[in-house]
Amino acid sequence: MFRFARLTILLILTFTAFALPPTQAQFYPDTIIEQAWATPCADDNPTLTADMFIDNANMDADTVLIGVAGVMIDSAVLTPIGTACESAQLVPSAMTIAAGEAANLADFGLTLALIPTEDYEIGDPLSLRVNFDVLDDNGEEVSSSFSTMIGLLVLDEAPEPSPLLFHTPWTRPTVFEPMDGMDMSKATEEAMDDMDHMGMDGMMMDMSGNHAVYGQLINRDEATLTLVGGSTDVAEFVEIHETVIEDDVAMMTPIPGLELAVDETLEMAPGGFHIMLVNLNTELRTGDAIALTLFFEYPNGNSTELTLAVPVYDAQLAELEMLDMPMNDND
Ligand SMILES: [Cu+2]
Repeated sequence: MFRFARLTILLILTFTAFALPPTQAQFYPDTIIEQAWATPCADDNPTLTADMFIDNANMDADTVLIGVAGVMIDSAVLTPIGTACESAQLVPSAMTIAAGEAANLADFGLTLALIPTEDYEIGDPLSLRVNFDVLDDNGEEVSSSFSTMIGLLVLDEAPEPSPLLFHTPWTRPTVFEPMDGMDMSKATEEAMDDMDHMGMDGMMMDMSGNHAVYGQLINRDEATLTLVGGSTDVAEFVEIHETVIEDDVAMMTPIPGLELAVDETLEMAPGGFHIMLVNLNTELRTGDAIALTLFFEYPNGNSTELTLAVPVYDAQLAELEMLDMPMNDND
């Protein structure tokens, strides 16, 4: 009942959110995970091995990778490289990243052995929830353990480091699945229906089948970069939008490009800038992921692109600890 009351409050907030400045939705601001990728062991072996670069930007506390989970995988085991494809051996709490340090799993001689629920091919996206403990000065676990949702692509070789970082990307599910043990009241259902008709980016999916992607886009290159478009298999085309208020009505306006200065972090959040997937052609469920390629231009006319996996979940709900995150922990 308590949780339901909070959901109702959230719906009201969502209605008014367009009048507020965009907020960043994430679980934990001090950890950046990038260059996450997975690769198949062999044609006749369903196991994927995965690596990622984890940057613990918290200058005060060590973090320990304690587990990985996802609705698209049956098991995930942190294991020594070399054992992953044949007989993964769990190495619990083996990866501690000191305050201010950054590392790949491979730097620890480790990899993640993932057994997915279905076959994956090169280019496919998947999503994972990555769980960390935070240690105090004495190396004791403190209460602020945290999770973050990441997307990763199945690739046949490690991704090149990119000057662009899309930190904590997310897109909402199109299918609203009530949490366990929670009955949707009539009022809530009507509220959800109303949201579907509002024509703004903050709803599940509007009547035209458009859907928004959010996150923090960071330009670490030595030149200005302009986001000029994108493409994805799950929608007819991709636009860059800004939600603006005109006469008290929230309207989405397509914009030709979004300029990112050197070292700039661009917030894309409900009620502000977002990447619009126009005419979505599939249902999206919490725990899925989509592959998205973004196109950028340099001032000299050169272009570059960034392909990433965007996890499907509601980061605003998750931030309020209201979403049951994909389980099947394999700590
Ligand atoms: Cu839009």
